[in-house]
Amino acid sequence: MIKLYGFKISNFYSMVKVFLLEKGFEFEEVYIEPTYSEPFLELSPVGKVPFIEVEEGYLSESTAIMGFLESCIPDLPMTDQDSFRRAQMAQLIKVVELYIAVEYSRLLGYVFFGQSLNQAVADNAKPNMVKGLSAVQRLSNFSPYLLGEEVTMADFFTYYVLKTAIPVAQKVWDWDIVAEVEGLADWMQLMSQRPMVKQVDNEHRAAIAAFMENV
Ligand SMILES: N[C@@H](CCC(=O)N[C@@H](CS)C(=O)NCC(=O)O)C(=O)O
Repeated sequence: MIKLYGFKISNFYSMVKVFLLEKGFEFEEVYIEPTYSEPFLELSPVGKVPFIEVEEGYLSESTAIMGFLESCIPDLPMTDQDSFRRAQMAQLIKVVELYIAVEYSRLLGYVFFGQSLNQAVADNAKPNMVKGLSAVQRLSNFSPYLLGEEVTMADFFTYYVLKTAIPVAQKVWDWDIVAEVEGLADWMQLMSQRPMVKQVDNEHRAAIAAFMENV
């Protein structure tokens, strides 16, 4: 059986967990905290969660994991059958990862873990996030999902990246990034109502509350 490693306060862990649930996989969750040291790096080479364990070995990076899972159960597709539209989905995911996720991740220490704000990092991150959000607007049609009538991997990826980007932008710049993209608020609401997303988001919220109590 697939094993999903990580912890519930991670938005990337939530993303992959929802994907597993939506695709109907049976899996086991294994609690592990990320660390940049051996032997963890044997399992996840840049020291991050989530990663999965399957018969063939260990796999990290959420997009690689979801791509693999997608190919295992193709009869519940979360990608378009058309190769150009599939590439457009990959384009959107890449934009969200490079211009939003990578940028906010450099500010997490300040937003969630009591570290001081590195103003140079913040100043550098914002223009890239503006570009990323503007690209999300151009690449999405919100009818009702980002790329059309069917939910795809891009919806799960973007939803969970934004779930963390939103509080980061709020705290660092007092910036409402949802208002930046027309259609985003309704789409976030739509995604949040999917039963598996609801379940995982409740677990995520509870895990964050427990974590904050212990800080
Ligand atoms: N690019 C990775 C990002 C995963 C990620 O950022 N994981 C965070 C938790 S949400 C982590 O493990 N952080 C530990 C660290 O950076 O030391 C993916 O797509 O899975």
